[in-house]
Amino acid sequence: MSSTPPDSVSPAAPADPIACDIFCAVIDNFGDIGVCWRLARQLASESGWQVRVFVDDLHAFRKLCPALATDRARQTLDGIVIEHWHEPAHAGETLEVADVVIEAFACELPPVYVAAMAERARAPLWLNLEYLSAEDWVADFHLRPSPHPRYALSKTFFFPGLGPGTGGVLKERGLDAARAAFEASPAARADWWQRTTGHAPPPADATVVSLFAYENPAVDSLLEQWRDSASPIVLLAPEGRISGALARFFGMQSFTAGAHATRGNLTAHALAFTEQPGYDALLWASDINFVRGEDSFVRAQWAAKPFVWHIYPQADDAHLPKLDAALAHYTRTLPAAARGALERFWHAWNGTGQPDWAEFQHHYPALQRRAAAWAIELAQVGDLAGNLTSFVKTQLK
Ligand code: TRH
Repeated sequence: MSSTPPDSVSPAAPADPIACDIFCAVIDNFGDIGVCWRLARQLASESGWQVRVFVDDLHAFRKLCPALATDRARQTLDGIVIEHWHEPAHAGETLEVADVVIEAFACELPPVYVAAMAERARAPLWLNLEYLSAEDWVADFHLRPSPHPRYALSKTFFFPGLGPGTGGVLKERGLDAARAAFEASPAARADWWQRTTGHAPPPADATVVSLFAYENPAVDSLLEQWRDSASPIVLLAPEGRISGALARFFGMQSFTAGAHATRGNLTAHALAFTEQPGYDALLWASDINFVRGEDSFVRAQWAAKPFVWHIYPQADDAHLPKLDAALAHYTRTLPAAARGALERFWHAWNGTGQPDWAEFQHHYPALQRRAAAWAIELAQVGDLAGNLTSFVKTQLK
């Protein structure tokens, strides 16, 4: 499945491009490489930077980027050099230190590379790209330097966020236009449905739901509510961690790409995992998006549709304040009843209480208005890649 790439903007191609190395260790799932790859593509296509991505898990990467060869130590895709990084000592085929070094999610750079950074005639700008959090403290820590204990180097913390004073979140320049073009074209929509599900678009009275989530005990109750819903529900479920629950519900062996099932008023299609730019079209084609982790959570906000977030669970429930911080931003101007409904639904989807679909659906018009307004509000924080390149310009003068 493919769609109009949101980042098909002409490269800026400056005369003396900035060289940037991004180091990414894949901890789990797809978000670590998902964020790094999106950032890399933006820095290359929108700012004309020469980007290398060092990543330790090419198999996770290949899910988002099927053109990637998993057996190559070094390859170039979309003008970006990709190095298969073997932690901890390996630092690429040749030890060249870039102008800007991005250590994603505190992954720890190879010691040999850090030593070379210290020896470089002009010290590189070293950024630690942190995980996204909507909490207030983020603005205080964004762009704080941290001197290296041994070398004459300093690392600057770059914090994504949803509020002013943070690094913002990633958004390609062409994204809104690509979404508007998709939404304005019944032919593009019909084509997408045919290619993705093998079916024509559903009738206008159906509610289309995309479901990208971790294993979730609340899904059984939700599937029952959708089955018994007064109007049709069409579920689009990329195959993954929640597919087993869907298979059980429909009494099937598995619910993998290409499978379809119907019970009551619920029809479900299992989708193949797409390349990264194709995921946006799924969000645009749906009325409500269930998303998870970090990158799909951001994409759902740009899709400007009501969404439900399955936050990445952390030890000691450290994720729960982050969930509430995001809710505080997102629901800020919602009427109290709709706000309460959304909060209860998000909490239920994250382990507290039972999801109430009828209540959520009742508030859909208000949630839709807020989703559109929030996308505009969030854009005012500025796109993360743009905020990062602006900061770099002030430092590399
Ligand atoms: O995969 P994730 O659960 O990743 C998580 C989170 O990033 C979390 O914050 C992090 O701590 C943890 O990993 C280690 O969810 P996320 O962040 O939404 O990443 C999924 C990526 O997959 C995203 O870039 C969208 C992409 N994607 C596709 O390319 N095709 C698809 O079909 C789908 C469903 C997703």
